[in-house]
Parts: sequence; C-alpha cells; structure tokens
Amino acid sequence: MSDNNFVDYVKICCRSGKGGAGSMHLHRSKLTAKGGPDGGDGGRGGHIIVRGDKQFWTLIHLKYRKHVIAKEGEGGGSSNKTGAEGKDEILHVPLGTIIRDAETGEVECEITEDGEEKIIVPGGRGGLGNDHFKSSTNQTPMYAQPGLEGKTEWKILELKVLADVGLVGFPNAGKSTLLSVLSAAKPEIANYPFTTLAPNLGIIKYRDYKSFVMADIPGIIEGASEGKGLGIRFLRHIERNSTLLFLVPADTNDIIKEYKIL
Ligand SMILES: Nc1nc2c(ncn2[C@@H]2O[C@H](COP(=O)(O)OP(=O)(O)OP(=O)(O)O)[C@@H](O)[C@H]2O)c(=O)[nH]1
Ligand SMILES: [Mg+2]
Repeated sequence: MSDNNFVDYVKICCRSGKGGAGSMHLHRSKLTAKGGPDGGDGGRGGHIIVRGDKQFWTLIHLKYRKHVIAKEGEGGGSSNKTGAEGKDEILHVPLGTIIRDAETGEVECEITEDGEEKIIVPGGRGGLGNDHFKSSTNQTPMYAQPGLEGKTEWKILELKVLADVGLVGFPNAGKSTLLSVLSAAKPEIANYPFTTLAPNLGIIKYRDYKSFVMADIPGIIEGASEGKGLGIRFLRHIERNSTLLFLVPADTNDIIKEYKIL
C-alpha cells in the first residue's frame, strides 16, 4: 500500500525573506563636500508563493520539501539606490489546491487556475533609507530603518479537486479493473474487498487528443459515513470530483438497492 504515489496533503515550513536595510548615506562627490542624505531603501525580502500548474495532479513533488526559504532583500545604496528584492520561492501546485494555516487550520486561499499565483507568506519590507527622514529641522538624518524580519509559518497544502470523474462503488465491484482498461493506469486488482486503499488516477484519452482524469476511489460500504469500512477519512475523496460514476456490478442481486446505499 505504501507504493502508492498519490499525495494529497503536505505540510511545509515556509520562511519568507527579511527585508534589506535602508541605507544611511550622505551625498559626497568631487564638487560636494557636504551633500544631503541620499541613502536608498532596502529591497523587500522574498515571498513564498504558490502557483497553479495544470501539469501537476498530485502534491508528490512537494512531499519531501519540508522547508522552503526565500532569500533576503539587499540593502539600499548611496545615490538613493534601492536594494534588490530577495528572490521569491514558488511552489507549483495542481489546480484545486487549498492552503491552510497549519496552526489554526483555517483555509487561506485556493488555487483554481493555471498560472494563478498567491503569496502565502509575504517577505519582510525593506527599510527606508535616510533620504526619507530629512526635514526642515533635521537636514542630515543619521539614521535609516532596518528591514523587517521575514515570517516563519507552517502551511498545509491540500488537494481538493481530485479528478474529472470519480468511480464510486462497493468494495470488489470492479472499479480498479474499469480504470485499468480505460486508462494506462495499473492499479492493483484482486478478488477481495478493500484492495484499493488510496485513490488511483488515470488519464483517459478520447477523440481530438482530448483527455480527462478518472479516479478510482476505495470502495465504500453502508455506514461509511459513520466510520464503517475504511472510515470517513477517505470519503473526502468522493466530494472532490466534478462527476461521479457509480459502479454497480450487473450480477448484483438488487441493483437499485445497492445504488441507493451508495
Ligand atoms: N466477472 C467479472 N469480474 C470482474 C469484472 N470487473 C472486475 N472483476 C473482478 O472483480 C474483482 C475485483 O475487482 P477490482 O477492480 O479489484 O475491484 P474494486 O472495485 O477496485 O475493489 P476494491 O478496490 O476492493 O474496492 C477482481 O477479481 C476482478 O478481476 C467484470 O466485469 N466481470
Ligand atoms: Mg480497487
């Protein structure tokens, strides 16, 4: 069961970059012995960003990324030069990924479109250079702001959308068999209930080079919603499909009854 490469939940420690310090600098040149302040601002620290990418179907590529750390912003320079921004860290996620705060469990955002980006942990702001602090009473401020610290937050990335079509049926109904003949997926098939313990995904091609994704979901039995069978944990896989295909074997004694139970 552990060879399943279906990953729909990852917890990642995200640290955004610290902002660069503002510069404390007074203008000096061959012609100006005592120029005014010209310290530039620090660049902001790198954000942690999630970006929707339709190439991905699961979160398996993030399974072993426990820490994601964005770069610090650079300090400001003389002549009012702003420091460079810290490089952002971008996590590519499948469409239908939701992001939760790991501490509160609260859903913070959802990615539904290809290329859609959300900042999940913003980088620290860069500090202001001393040029910002000049005034009529203090023409040569000798201070500048430091950059703000980045933040460290644990985030949970969870896949909400599983597939276009989800196969729902009793254990041993033949769901994995159907997926194996319609797609190139090779799910385990066996003549006993609860062979499938985690969803299998398969891509089904049809005319004009189009395709959709079908998910083979673990079998459910009457009372699954009260925790019977594999329990309610995997029932969430069912609500995450655009369409549900109920599979009832043709040789079932009471087809309508079985369908109603499902
Ligand atoms: N006679 C017959 N047997 C089938 C058919 N489809 C599947 N089977 C057999 O039924 C058994 C169960 O098939 P699976 O595809 O593993 O069933 P499943 O619904 O995925 O079962 P779980 O993963 O345990 O929920 C296997 O022994 C299959 O060979 C069919 O159309 N006709
Ligand atoms: Mg199966």
